[in-house]
Amino acid sequence: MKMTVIDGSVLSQCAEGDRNNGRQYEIMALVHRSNPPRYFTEMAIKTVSTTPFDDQKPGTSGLRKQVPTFQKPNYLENFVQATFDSLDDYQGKTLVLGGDGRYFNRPAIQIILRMAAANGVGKTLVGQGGILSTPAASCLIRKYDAFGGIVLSASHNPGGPEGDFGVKYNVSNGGPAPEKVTSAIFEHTKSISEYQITDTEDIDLDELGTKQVGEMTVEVVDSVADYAELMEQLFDFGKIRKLLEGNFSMCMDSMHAVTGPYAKAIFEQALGAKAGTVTNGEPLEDFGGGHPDPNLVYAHDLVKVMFAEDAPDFGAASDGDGDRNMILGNNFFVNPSDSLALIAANATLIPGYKDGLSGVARSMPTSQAADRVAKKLGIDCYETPTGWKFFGNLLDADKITICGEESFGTGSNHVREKDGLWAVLFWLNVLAERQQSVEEIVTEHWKEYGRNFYSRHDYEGVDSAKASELMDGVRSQLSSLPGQKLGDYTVEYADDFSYTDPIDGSVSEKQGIRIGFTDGSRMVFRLSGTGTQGATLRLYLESYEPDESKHNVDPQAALKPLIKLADETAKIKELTGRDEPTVIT
Ligand code: VG1
Ligand code: CO
Repeated sequence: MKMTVIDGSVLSQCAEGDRNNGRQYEIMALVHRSNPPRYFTEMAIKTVSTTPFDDQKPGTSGLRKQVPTFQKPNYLENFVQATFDSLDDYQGKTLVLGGDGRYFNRPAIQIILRMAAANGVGKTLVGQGGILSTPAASCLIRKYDAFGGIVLSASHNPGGPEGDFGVKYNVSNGGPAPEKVTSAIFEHTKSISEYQITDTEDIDLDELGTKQVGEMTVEVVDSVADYAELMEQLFDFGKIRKLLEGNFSMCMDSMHAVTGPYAKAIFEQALGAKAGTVTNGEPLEDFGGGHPDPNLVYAHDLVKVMFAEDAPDFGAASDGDGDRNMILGNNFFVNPSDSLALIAANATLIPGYKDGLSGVARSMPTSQAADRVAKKLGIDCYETPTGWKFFGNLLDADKITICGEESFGTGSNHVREKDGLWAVLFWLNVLAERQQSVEEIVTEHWKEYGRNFYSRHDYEGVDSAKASELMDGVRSQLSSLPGQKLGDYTVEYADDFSYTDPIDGSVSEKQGIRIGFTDGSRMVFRLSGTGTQGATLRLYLESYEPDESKHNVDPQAALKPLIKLADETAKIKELTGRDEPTVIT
């Protein structure tokens, strides 16, 4: 490595070898900016002129666009520079960087490393091969006191050259940036005129160890080790191992996404599950052409296995970036809202939670099953808008220990993201303790608390204008609905959900339209904030049944009157032009 003191007098000496490859201008730029003179280590910072893109507003979880959009010249760079520009006091500190391995992950990482170096980041921890699951990134940020992290993922959206890509910024608590940060980033994207990037070579992302990008140190770290260690601290690995080495059978579908290496290391190596327990365990850039969303439609491979005659005892799947989970028993589906309630109810069986919970939280559209558990435990249950960023303050203030969403997301205060494999381990630990089947555990829960019948209907790829018309149509009825009789139901409240954060007082409005009935039933309408094509309408339906003899009913049948009412209220079929939802959960 060449090291030359830069100031006017030695510039010629330093630039000797660089004159011929056009770097002289950059070096001179560096000289002008360096006061006092600093050391030059074959790095030059380039300032590149750019113009704003008008579509860089982060959604529910970061900026998500189709890959060709991210490949447009300066598109990624603008967003990354806007992110640095909206932060204070990160110079010389540590950044965590990794992604779910989808197409464009590697080139994006090289670009971000060069930009981080040019913007003065001291050190970047990168997952080997550019791989970090979202919860593992959160774990690293916390463990190594990073100022933040950049996670490259479009989560459950398909990948590949024509698929989706995404960039998410996480703050120093390890969680998704709160709205004030994402709004600041968006503001910067609207006025950006230049970005900083070093003129350095790509680094080897596959070989572990310390490297250098300009003046920034890069440490390529094992993607799995720290996360696996954290899991071992929370769960009774001895008991789970005993379960998995016995007659118990399990199938874990990683859907060719990021959890493959994590699941193999944890289940097959650390916990002694049979080889082959983890299926689709090789992360692929296009997820094998699949849609890495662990639900009953897209996780069809697993569903086929778990609903066969000789199905295993336990099945699970996770999404593109490893923060979601689906839990299945032998011929049995665990609704994610029920999973959250069950996790809360059984928490003291788990070593990491044996002292009990400070409180729980769920997103607004998530069923109220968790509320019933909280009530019984005598703890608070908070209702937040959709998206993990709203749980961060509650977790930091220790108002809650466990939280979750209906969209296959559960987590706790161990990191600041939802965590798919954590949920799977939680279930395994409960199964090991209780020595009952998944179905028995869930039906006993319903017996004790009553059953919250719950379903989400997604209408994907709907015309955006029609979707807005639909939402406006429902919104226009809100003031007149309370007190009205709709079919057999009487409306108790109807509003556009607004949330005031109990910790910092920030207000988030228009977080979904909810219509609640006097018997506790609800329907909620929301437009997705993670899609990239057209609009996705989400209809969430819930009713409560205390009577045990009526629990063994298909939720679609139990919710039929509400489904009909939702269509009448919002004219779903007419405006979407669809007879059926794309996905029913
Ligand atoms: C969806 C889910 C939401 C989740 C978000 C990010 O958002 O509904 O609960 O937090 O995805 O999850 P939306 O706006 O499309 O409804 V992930 O695993 O995509 O990071
Ligand atoms: Co995800």
